[in-house]
Amino acid sequence: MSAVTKPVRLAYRDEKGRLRMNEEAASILLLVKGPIGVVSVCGPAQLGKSYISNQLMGRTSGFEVGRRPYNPDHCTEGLWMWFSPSTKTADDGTNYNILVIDTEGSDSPYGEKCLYLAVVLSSMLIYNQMGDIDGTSFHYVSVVTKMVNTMAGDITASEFKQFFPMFFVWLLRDFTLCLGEMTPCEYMDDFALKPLDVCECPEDVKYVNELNKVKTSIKDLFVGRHCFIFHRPSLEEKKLLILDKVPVRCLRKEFREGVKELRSLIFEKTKPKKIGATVVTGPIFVQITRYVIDALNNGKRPTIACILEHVEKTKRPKALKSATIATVFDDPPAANTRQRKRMLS
Ligand SMILES: Nc1nc2c(ncn2[C@@H]2O[C@H](COP(=O)(O)OP(=O)(O)OP(=O)(O)O)[C@@H](O)[C@H]2O)c(=O)[nH]1
Ligand SMILES: [Mg+2]
Repeated sequence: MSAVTKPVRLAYRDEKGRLRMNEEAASILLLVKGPIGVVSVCGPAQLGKSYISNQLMGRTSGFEVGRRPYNPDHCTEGLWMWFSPSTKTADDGTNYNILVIDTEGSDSPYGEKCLYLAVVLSSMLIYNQMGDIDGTSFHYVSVVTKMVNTMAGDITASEFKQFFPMFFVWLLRDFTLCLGEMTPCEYMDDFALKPLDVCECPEDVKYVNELNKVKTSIKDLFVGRHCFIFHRPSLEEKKLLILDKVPVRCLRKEFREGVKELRSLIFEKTKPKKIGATVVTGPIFVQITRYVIDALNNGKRPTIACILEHVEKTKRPKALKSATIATVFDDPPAANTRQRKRMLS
């Protein structure tokens, strides 16, 4: 995959506002016959997702970095992908490629569709935000947890993790709080994700319950989680606006060290993408992308049971009935015992 020297658009909106798969990306992916580990960088717009995606590739530029003040012409649109030049070896000895996906801001008009696709495709989800974890953070991250819950359908959280193993990284940029002895993971687990006691806010029980639901989802639906804090990359305001033009050696040491640590964690923890017992290779990745895009364009959000059924149906066309799809508004269809067994076999 080292032949691909720049990011390629994976999905885009056509002139009618429908999501499409880019055929150039499909043809690259179809050549990848082995497993793929997929890292997606997501979160609200204009908070340095593309810049950090480049850093994951060991670069300062590549994925287009935007400019402040906000200019829609320089925002990431749709999803972009880039294979890491080096491969990794899985526990069973198989070599696999790592694909980094940079996403459109989740709060943009089409951001939620792009986010759903990115989450379905990922084995590692980096949720990027500025500053410390507060009420606003939970408001935005709840978009992700609601999607993951929709994907799970009616299966339990522990079944979901088994069928759909995904690691979650909460990346906090321009972090200024002093954590003292506390590690970032302790800050996330023991402070940010600690459930609120309803008795402490009797006037807002609904809000507290919703908030606690988001916290529980983060703890229950991912196979693992980690929190990273990054200090401001530079103390010079001008440099912050054009970071993709600033050589790494001119960035603050704390930031450079943070990036190094993030990269090693990401490459260590990103496992080959799996849905049930199916290991996602390039051709399967293309198949899932097309299926999910089609569903999203029809106002639907497929559960993992549906996605898996679709993949298997294509492998054994006559053996299975057509897949059912959960709509955004309906309750997702139940994964029956047959589906559960198949997901694990
Ligand atoms: N203060 C600060 N600015 C940053 C950081 N990383 C990137 N930037 C700046 O933020 C602006 C946007 O960066 P991008 O990487 O394009 O942000 P994005 O989240 O990909 O933006 P969209 O694709 O529009 O959603 C640029 O001016 C960058 O120089 C950071 O860690 N701190
Ligand atoms: Mg971007």
